Amino acid sequence: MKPTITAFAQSPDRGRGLTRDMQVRWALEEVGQPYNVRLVSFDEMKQDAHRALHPFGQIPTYQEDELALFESGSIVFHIAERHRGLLPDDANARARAISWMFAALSTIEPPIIDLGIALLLEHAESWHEQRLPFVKDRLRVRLGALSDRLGTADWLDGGFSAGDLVMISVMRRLNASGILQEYPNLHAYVARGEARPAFQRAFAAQLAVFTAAAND
Ligand code: GTB
Repeated sequence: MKPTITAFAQSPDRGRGLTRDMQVRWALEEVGQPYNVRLVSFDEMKQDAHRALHPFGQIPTYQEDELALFESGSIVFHIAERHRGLLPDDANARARAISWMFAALSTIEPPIIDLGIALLLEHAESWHEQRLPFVKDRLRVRLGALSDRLGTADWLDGGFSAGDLVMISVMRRLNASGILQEYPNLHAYVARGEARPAFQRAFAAQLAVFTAAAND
């Protein structure tokens, strides 16, 4: 049976592919697995029926036969484990690709989220201008180390993997900030991921939802 994922009926990202159903769509496209999308409103997300699938009342969720999952990282991991194409066959290379998924979510994403919060929610605070350089510098420490590790390689560890998919998805949130341009190899790395046909199909599918809702 085709898996079903959930996505925003009206996405606040305005079709920029920034909500987290995007990485799930991208992973499904990479492995060639067709899927259904169930669109949910903000109200529906907070109802018991949706909370039974997602304890925090969020998107994305993933349902496949009796299996129901939440958390984009675990969903991408599941897809990568069940299909060929996103994790290497070699056991050690596979373990390293999984490490990069965790690194994306637990080492790189938190300072990115902090910057997003500072820019979006704290800009009117009296201490905003004082705090912002610290938030940016903490992020630069992580991006600098990642940039050093990537060097001139196309992907983080050999061929493209779920580790790259999650890392690039996380870093795409910086696209509008200008900070990624300080690291030309990371900027090119994100662009390389976005140029993949599977990414393009996932992006177009998410954009189509936004466009249809906007024309309603
Ligand atoms: N850790 C979870 C995961 O990775 O799956 C986080 C899931 C999550 O944050 N979901 C968000 C959600 O459902 C949508 S993606 N929010 C509704 C709520 O919490 O009530 C996060 C997101 C939202 C908006 C933008 N944007 O406008 O650009 C980008 C990303």
